[in-house]
Amino acid sequence: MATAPHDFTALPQLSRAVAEWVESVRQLTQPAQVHWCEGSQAEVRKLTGELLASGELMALNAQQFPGCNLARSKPNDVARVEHLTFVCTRSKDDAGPNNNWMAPDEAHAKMDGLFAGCMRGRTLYVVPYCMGPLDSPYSRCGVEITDSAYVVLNMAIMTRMGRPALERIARTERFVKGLHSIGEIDPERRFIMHFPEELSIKSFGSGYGGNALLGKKCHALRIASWQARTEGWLAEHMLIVGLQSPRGETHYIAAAFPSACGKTNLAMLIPPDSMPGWKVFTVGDDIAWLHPGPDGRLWAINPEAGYFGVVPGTNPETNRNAYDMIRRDTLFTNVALTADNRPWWEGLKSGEPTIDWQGRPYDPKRGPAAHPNSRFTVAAKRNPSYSPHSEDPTGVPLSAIVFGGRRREVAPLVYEARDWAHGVLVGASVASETTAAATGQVGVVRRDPMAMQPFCGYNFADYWRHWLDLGAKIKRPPRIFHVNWFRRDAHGKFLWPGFGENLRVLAWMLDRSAGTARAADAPIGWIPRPEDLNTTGLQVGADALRELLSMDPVLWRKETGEIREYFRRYGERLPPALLRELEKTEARLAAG
Ligand code: GTP
Ligand code: SPV
Ligand code: MN
Repeated sequence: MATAPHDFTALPQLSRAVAEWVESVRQLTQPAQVHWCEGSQAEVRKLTGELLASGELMALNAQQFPGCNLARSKPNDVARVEHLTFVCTRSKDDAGPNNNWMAPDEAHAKMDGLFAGCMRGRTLYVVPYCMGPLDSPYSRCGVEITDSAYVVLNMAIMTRMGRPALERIARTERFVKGLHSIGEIDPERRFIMHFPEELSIKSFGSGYGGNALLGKKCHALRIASWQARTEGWLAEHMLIVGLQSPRGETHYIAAAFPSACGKTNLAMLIPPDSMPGWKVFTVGDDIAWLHPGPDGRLWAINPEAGYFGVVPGTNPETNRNAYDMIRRDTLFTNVALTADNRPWWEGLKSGEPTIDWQGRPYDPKRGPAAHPNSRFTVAAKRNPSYSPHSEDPTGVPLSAIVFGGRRREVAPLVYEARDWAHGVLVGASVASETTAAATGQVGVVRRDPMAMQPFCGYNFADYWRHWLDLGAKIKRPPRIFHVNWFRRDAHGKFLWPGFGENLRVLAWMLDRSAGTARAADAPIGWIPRPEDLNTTGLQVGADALRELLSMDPVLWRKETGEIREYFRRYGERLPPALLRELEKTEARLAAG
């Protein structure tokens, strides 16, 4: 049988830098064995088999959900923990008021104390991965060391994991070092520490999502945002979607919404029947790396290869693509079960739960059957609307950037910024209701600039300056918009149907970029009038639509006051240009 010669090189021999680091971690953590991940299907099958045998995974109904398994996390470990997440820079001001900070020496000492001997009796997995297409100049590699096979299985779906990534690392010997142990899964002994100056991460005590899959938020956002500033690009909490109009032109949009505020759903939306001829292609659903291109446009790649998506709310009406996508080869975490062993969640709209996410008989008195932050992990290629351009080494060019939040009031359905600098103000001013994606209270409005509050690896003041500087350098910058799919009426009902109908708003944005759509000049930016949107077949009353497209100057004067107050926290470091944009908006509100 023909085998490529490089296959004979054992993984530990490929990169000296990785091997030396693994050896130092082995000495510190004292595992029973070390497993270097190859990234093959056989390896995934073997690890899955071991977890099924140990009861850490449960196979789901094989007829209806072939290749699907369920994992249950500990009830104290169900979401990101922002209060235990730190950015450890030499200077506290470099981390900024937006981050928890600890001095690097202190953080290393604390973490190494936790890691000492923590893998006794366990397997240490070496997980080499590449964020972005393997042949892209924009991609970046890392190695995660973990003692959780569940984390390995997730990383195998979420990243380009295994031998090819390690080969890429071996060419430069540069990689992000991510050290992870589940420890005892004790919230009292849990920290997620970032050392952007050293390109390293140390995470202890959680096996869940962004706390543990270190390629995702820790590397591709916190560490990458730091690198991006020094190198002249942007690492953002954004989906990337391609929209093909009935004329056959495809344009790409990137959108930043806070956690559990609709990125995955927008990235794979299905056009309503009343908008025939439109096609939607998903490039990414959570993270985008943006680079100024030689043509003066901004180009985007998705560093990930899979989706770690919110399960509740998914059904054939809200998102047929997601519903179909997660019917095979999907890893579910913290969903409920039906009597015939199918996964079940709130908003599924069919079937009945019998076992809740903790494995107990379902009792509605104890709360939802599926955890509100239950997730699916699935390969991006399983998405029926997957864009083959996800593999393009230079990514896709952007026609628009969208910011958004989840707000019952204040923010209209959509408005357009006047120019890039105003758009940076719009992004920096995003506020949104907190969700179950992070531990803590849900439904509280907080500032979440560019949807990056939990993810920016440095001082927001420097980040906004970087946004302003970058925009000034791009000759053909994308237009910037703000959306809010979550406005409610007096009875608490959503005014906008959302999901597929959101395409009407995206189509208006593309027409604005092409110079063919109209809008009204409002103090906060350009707002479409009802007649400026395509409303053919839309089931929204005229009053509701007027309400959705309105801005209340009284509420907005209060809002700008709060934004000013928020910016004050950044002191002298706040870019004056950002404050000038705020002053312009305040002046317009005062005049109007
Ligand atoms: P992260 O993965 O946490 O970053 O979240 P995300 O931004 O990808 O959020 P996602 O698309 O998974 O949506 C989160 C929740 O919002 C789900 O319960 C969805 O059903 C719901 N949702 C998404 N889009 C809409 C919408 O347009 N309208 C309404 N009302 N709900 C939506
Ligand atoms: C988010 O919270 O924004 C997520 C889920 O996408 S996690 O991977 O846990 O960060
Ligand atoms: Mn996210």
